Amino acid sequence: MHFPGRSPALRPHLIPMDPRIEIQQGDITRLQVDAIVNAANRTLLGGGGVDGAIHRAAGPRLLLKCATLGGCPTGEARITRGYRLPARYVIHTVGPVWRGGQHNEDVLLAACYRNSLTLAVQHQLLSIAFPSISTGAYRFPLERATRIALRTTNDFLATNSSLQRVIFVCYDSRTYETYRRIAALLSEEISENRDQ
Ligand code: AR6
Repeated sequence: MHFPGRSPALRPHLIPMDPRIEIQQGDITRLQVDAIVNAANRTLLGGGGVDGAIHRAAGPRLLLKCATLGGCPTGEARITRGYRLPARYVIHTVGPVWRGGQHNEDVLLAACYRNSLTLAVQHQLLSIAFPSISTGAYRFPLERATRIALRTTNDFLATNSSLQRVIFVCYDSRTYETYRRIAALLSEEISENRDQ
């Protein structure tokens, strides 16, 4: 990349985020990965958005299994099989409802990503796909959520060598463009921090 007007010493060399991170646009229910993550609610009994799409594609046995789990607190994660999905497992996590930012929303959203990744590692999974948790019905601001998703995952991968692919699946183009832009920004921040 060319940075006109900057002396070589000040030119940031762009170090990308962890190369195991991918950003794609599409429908997460079609992905053939070890696990897809569901943006569920605390009942784990299904809903709209990506949750509804996952339950429709997985078939009724997923709901029967989820009904035995006793729900899930916000920020935590639970794992089930994927049933009729191409993915072997579904990791159900519950994102925070956005209530203005002063109710621990950032910490809880980061916990969703960390706890989902931890479950994947505990089950020796190699590939996992995330939707943009909390940015639909739960109204978490998209840019802020994207930073948390990418940074938390990048930090997790820095201390983990078993996961091979983490895919962020963006359903709409606004989400996809935001993920691409924030990933580029974070890469610059990472390289600047390394230079300090
Ligand atoms: N593949 C990937 N992403 C999708 C798909 C799909 N098939 N469908 C929607 N999205 P949301 P939340 C995107 O509302 O904000 C449910 O009713 C969507 O465009 O699904 O965490 C649950 O039961 C958005 O970018 O999840 C909870 O009650 C992102 O997924 C509540 O909604 C998340 O939007 C959870 O709300």
